[in-house]
Amino acid sequence: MSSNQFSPTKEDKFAFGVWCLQNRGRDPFGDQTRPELPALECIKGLAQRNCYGFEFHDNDIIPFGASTAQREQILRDVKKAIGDWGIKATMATTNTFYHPVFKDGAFTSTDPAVRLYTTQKVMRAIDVAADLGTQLFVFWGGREGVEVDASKDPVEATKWFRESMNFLCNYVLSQGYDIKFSIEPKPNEPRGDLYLPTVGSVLAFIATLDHPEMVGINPETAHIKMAGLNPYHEFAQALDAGKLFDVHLNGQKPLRFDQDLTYGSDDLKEAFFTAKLLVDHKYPGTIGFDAHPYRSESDPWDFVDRNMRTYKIMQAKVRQFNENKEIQDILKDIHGASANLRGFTAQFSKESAQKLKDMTFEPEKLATRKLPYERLDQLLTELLLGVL
Ligand code: GCO
Ligand code: MN
Repeated sequence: MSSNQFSPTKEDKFAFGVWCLQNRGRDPFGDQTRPELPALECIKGLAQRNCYGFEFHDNDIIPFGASTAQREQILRDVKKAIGDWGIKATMATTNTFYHPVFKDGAFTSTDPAVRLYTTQKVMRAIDVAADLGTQLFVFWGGREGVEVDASKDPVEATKWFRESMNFLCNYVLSQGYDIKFSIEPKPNEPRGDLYLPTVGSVLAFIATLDHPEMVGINPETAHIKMAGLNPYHEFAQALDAGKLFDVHLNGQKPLRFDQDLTYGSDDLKEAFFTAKLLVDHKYPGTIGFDAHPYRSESDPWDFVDRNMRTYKIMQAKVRQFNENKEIQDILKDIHGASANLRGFTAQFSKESAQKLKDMTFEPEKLATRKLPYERLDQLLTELLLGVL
């Protein structure tokens, strides 16, 4: 493997949040450790590294409270940057969490004025997205939750959330925008408990919307591991439902505060399987990274480079896994069991139900089947360690 084969190209469809690069290294116990980069500098740096796209919140590029004239000038500059530097605005979203007005929720605030203000802010952000040619619009409900369960009924809060989403779907349709929505689940942080904490919750919620076909899921590795769940399985469930509209890859130690580590930096096997899912199922969307450089970094560029490089190395490891004879022989053997019975329940008929009732099985014999999983996992370990 030559080192150059891991250099990013536009075809890789990598994207980073502008906010990831703008991160100043602040945490609840310490002040910033590096300056905030202007959005245009972030976008230019990404383009220079062959990144396909950038993702942004409205306020990553347009300051909160900017005048119409300011906003228009900024949009002209960003459009020029997109054209000059050959990069796309692949995903847009709204900051509905930073300003104190959102302290007890945005779409799920108990105050209808805050809910409407949020909806208005989102409509304006959608207009910006449409103007920049962005086709995917994300909702991360950072303040949609509670610390005090006595304060609101989660059924009522879900109803407010649904009403806003329905209104906004209809807004996009009425404007004729080519935009789809994607909801990003997270179990907690900054709220004690966030609504729509997992992929499964978002899937169930989408099914209750007026335009479920317009809305998908943007799962994030870190959010899934914060809930102690398996990112490979969670991403897979969204994909199986046809709802994996985009992804946020990163790293995270399970059951802790939101660490937003670099992809692959904490758990190589998990990073491998997430890449394997996307490769095996020919995921067509962008590969979005949503993480922060370590607080000790003085600029974001080593961080940007290594996320993309690790992902490309993982893609190569996935190909190696899919071509390795011993691994594939084991898999063929495992999946070749009782081949004559495959697909039996794929279609129901009264006859097939009767036939199944009458079948004879030998559970004791079936239980003696050999499953060489120690060997299989060791082969993967050796592949990842570079000795296979
Ligand atoms: C987080 C989230 C956010 C969202 C972003 C897009 O920090 O928990 O990952 O970064 O992805 O706000 O809506
Ligand atoms: Mn994210």
